[in-house]
Amino acid sequence: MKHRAIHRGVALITALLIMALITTLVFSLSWDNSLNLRRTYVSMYREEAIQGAIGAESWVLGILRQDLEDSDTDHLGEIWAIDIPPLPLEGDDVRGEIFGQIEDLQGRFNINNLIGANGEVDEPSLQQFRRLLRALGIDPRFAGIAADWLDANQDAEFPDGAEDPIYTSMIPPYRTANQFLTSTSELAALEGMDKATIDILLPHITALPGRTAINVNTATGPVLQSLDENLSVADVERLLSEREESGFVDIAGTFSSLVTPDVLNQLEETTNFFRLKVIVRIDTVRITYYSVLERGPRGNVTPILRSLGTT
Ligand SMILES: [Ca+2]
Ligand SMILES: [Ca+2]
Repeated sequence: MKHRAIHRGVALITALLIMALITTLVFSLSWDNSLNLRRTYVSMYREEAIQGAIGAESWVLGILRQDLEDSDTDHLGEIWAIDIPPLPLEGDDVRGEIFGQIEDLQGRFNINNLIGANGEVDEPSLQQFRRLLRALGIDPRFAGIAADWLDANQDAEFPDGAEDPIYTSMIPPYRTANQFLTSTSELAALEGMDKATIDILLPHITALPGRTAINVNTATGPVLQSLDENLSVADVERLLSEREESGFVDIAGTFSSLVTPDVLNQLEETTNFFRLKVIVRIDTVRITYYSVLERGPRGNVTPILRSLGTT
């Protein structure tokens, strides 16, 4: 009698254990299923978001082409300079949006101007970069360090330079690029550079293929101030209010008394390089798509560098 009761007890416990096991199994199967489903949706939405961004890009190529037909100069009052407002994207039960902006990259300092055709440092551009760093409240010694990063040789600039012997002794060790940059984010690798400093610098610099002029109609305040060492913050404010949104009426007239003749030769009121930034959100998926666009003299616009960000 006692034996049978124990036997029944064991059978009950076994049954309960099996039940628990099945429940766990079923739960884990359905969890895996919903996770797989979610993964599929996320990768599908991401793909659709990228397609949406590429669609926006081809629309923008048309805007920039048309702009060249309609105007002889480029300034912040033109259609391309207006932010693309959020456009809703609607599916069966999924919602999203797409928005963005086009920016004139020649309103920034082109870091590749630091180097001449034979890989040597371009002294006037180095001086200008020092002035830009000062205008931004950044240690100007980064100009020499950046020049060494790009120039073809291994001779450190004096007094502020850094070549391979500095970088190869770091942990982990690395080497200087010794060539043109394709991305300004590479400057984060400079000796002594930190996140806070690079964040201040990035909105005012660009890395364009070869030497480029500055479009004073779109240049940022600090970039205008970098044009001459005698320009004050008040001068820059006056220049910004003179150009307003439609640009300077007479660049030579305005700048000839403010900058040296060499710098005056580097100033333009037109632009060949733009950057499109598109943000696409579908459900919980969000992508940021960047495309550097080069506009040729006959209005042909070509994407030359595309990248995806996360912010
Ligand atoms: Ca224009
Ligand atoms: Ca070098």
